[in-house]
Amino acid sequence: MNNYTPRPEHKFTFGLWTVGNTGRDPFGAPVREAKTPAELVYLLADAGAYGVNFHDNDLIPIDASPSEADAIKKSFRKALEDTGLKVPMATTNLFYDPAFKDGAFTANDPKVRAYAIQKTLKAIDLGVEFGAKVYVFWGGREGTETDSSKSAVDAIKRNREAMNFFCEYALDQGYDLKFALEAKPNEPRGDLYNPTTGHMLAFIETLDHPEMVGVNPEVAHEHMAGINFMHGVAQAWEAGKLFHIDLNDQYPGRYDQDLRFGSRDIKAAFYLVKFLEDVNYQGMRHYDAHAYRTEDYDGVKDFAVGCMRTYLILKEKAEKFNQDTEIQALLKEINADDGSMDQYFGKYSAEKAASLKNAEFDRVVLGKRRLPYERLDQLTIELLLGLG
Ligand code: GLT
Ligand code: MN
Ligand code: MN
Repeated sequence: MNNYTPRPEHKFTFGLWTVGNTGRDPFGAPVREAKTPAELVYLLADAGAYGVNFHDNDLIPIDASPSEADAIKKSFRKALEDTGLKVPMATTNLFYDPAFKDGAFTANDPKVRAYAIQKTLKAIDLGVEFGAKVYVFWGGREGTETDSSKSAVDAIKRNREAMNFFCEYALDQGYDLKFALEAKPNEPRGDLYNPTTGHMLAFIETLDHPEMVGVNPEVAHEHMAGINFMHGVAQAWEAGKLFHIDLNDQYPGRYDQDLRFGSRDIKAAFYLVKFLEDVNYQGMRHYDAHAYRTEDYDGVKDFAVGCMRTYLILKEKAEKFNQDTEIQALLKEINADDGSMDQYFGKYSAEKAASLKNAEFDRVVLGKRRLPYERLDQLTIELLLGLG
């Protein structure tokens, strides 16, 4: 065991759909045989994960009979007991079946909307049955190809009504459950509603029970939108809304790649890990990624182990950053504050505004202030490259 060996307290989890991904893509057939949920639990335990998450239909196929469902649940439960793996999160598949081709909660057909709500109620029960405390909503089909087809305002309203319904249902059932909304800008629809974590945060405040609902930001999704992932995570954290996180990697401007965590943008991954560790994030570190299509199941395990190792290596780098004397001296210089401006900050008062308007500032001096960010960034890079 070394520093990079995953341990239960690291709270590393994977979806059944991640290590169970068979490599099918829009251009090609599966390259790996499908494994049962129970087999995937043993694989994850072997890799060192803490938990496993699922969509309703990752566990129980949409067309399974009640007796088939029981048999699957039984073997899955046995695998969980044998390995000690937990199920911290569950979610609903509202994107695969053709019934959802025009969306689920936002579909134009009221029967589809009602069916989507019914499917989610049952999937919530299933998740809770296995101990899930967080329930994710990723609206993969909640969007459009043509905006001639539906009102964007109606879509928001339908989404809101559905979320309000689920909050009341969870309260009614006495479930110890929180909801986490996951944004994505596009794919599989041309455009998705609430495309970024920021949109989700604003939407949550319009719900009847905003306290029950947070976000599940995903690295790849925000990178697809070309925005700084850590900034969005920080905003969610500061708002008390970081209920879950989907870790993976992604080149901007491309299809949804779901790459192994930290395999593309090490610097962004570093700032993210540093943020989560610095604020002592207590939630799950969930990997929503999958192995390259070239891999067999040994490769899938290499992928899972790699996700966790990279996180732990970056965690160690973050500790080094926090202890590095030159970095810390630069941060001290950059953040120097003699307290003389305190009188102007904080809560507004008419006196404060008046005195601030009379204060004198030397703009030229302010503009000449040394900000050694180049050196700071180079030291960060050297640390990531193994020096320091
Ligand atoms: C799907 C999607 C993910 C979501 C999953 C949860 S399913 O793989 O690409 O980002 O988190 O529905
Ligand atoms: Mn994704
Ligand atoms: Mn995701």
